[in-house]
Amino acid sequence: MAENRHERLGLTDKDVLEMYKTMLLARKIDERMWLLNRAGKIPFVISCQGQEAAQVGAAMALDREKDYVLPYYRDMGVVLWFGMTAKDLMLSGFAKAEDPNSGGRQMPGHFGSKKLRIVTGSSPVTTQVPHAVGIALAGKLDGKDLVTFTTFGEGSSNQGDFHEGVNFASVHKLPVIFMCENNKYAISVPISKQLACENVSDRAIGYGIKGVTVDGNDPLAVYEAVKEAADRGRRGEGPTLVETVSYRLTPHSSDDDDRAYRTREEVEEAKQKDSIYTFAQYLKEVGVLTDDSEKKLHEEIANIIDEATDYAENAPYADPEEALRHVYAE
Ligand SMILES: Cc1ncc(C[n+]2csc(CCOP(=O)(O)OP(=O)(O)O)c2C)c(N)n1
Ligand SMILES: [Mg+2]
Repeated sequence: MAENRHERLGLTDKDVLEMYKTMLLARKIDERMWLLNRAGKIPFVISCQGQEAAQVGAAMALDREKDYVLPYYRDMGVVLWFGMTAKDLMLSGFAKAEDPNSGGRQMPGHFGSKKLRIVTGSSPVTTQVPHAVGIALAGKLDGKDLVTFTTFGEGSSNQGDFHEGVNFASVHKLPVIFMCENNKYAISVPISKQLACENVSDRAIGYGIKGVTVDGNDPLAVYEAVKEAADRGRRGEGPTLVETVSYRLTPHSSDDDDRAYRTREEVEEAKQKDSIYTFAQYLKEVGVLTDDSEKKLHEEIANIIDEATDYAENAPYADPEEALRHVYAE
């Protein structure tokens, strides 16, 4: 038997199975969305593929009753853990009236739910970072025990919003977790043309806070780093910058052709480290998953996704007049 790493982190066998189930659900919803897009049924996909381990590992280290998440467009794993369902995500993909994020008004990936403590993001990348800082400041002024968690890509860590947000949170010791999901590309721009420092987390020292880089394909390593960051925030010790390193396994979006700027060999090599396989392998080695239970899990998830797809496909669109709501004072 391999070393049991999750027990040491205080996670039960049931916890890590839930972790894997959520990662797999995110992957399978994403894969279905690509099929629906190529079949001409949904207009757009922006994928979580390759980042599920980082997303679910991080989300599990937070408190769903107290904390706020400000995710970015790839964070299907985060929002599923915080209570969004396959049906909700499909309704968003099909842009139907019942989409809980925006009633079908926004592109997919603009996650938002007041009930689930998921704060709506805007399309300009990194605007969620100062929002997370503001919510943490409000929480501190109100004496609330809350941490805010925000994510963004490594390309987005070059935006002014990132630097202004991290600086303010650091000066005021706010309980914010800044998590950079480094997937090595910003659309067609490789990491080597995005930053001159080795790691995104190297930037933390400039703000006087802790920065860590972890393997984004290892959900347990991400869980541990984010748990420590959350504890630090709750103790009043300020923000943390966590960088998770993985690889974007799909093109940037359903409108991009990545063959124009990266080799198939590079993509194939990254697939060898795909957490959907490596984490399943770990769970089998420690006796939490078997070939049989894995097969059943795949069947269970396929059913959930079939049902969600059918429901969303048959759901009504919003009335055209709805487009005018939330624009002018009513
Ligand atoms: C302010 C702003 N500039 C440009 C864009 C167009 N844009 C959307 S995603 C993206 C790449 C972001 O790369 P990264 O931050 O690494 O995130 P990833 O997509 O790789 O997860 C760009 C340039 C945008 N949405 N907002
Ligand atoms: Mg990127």
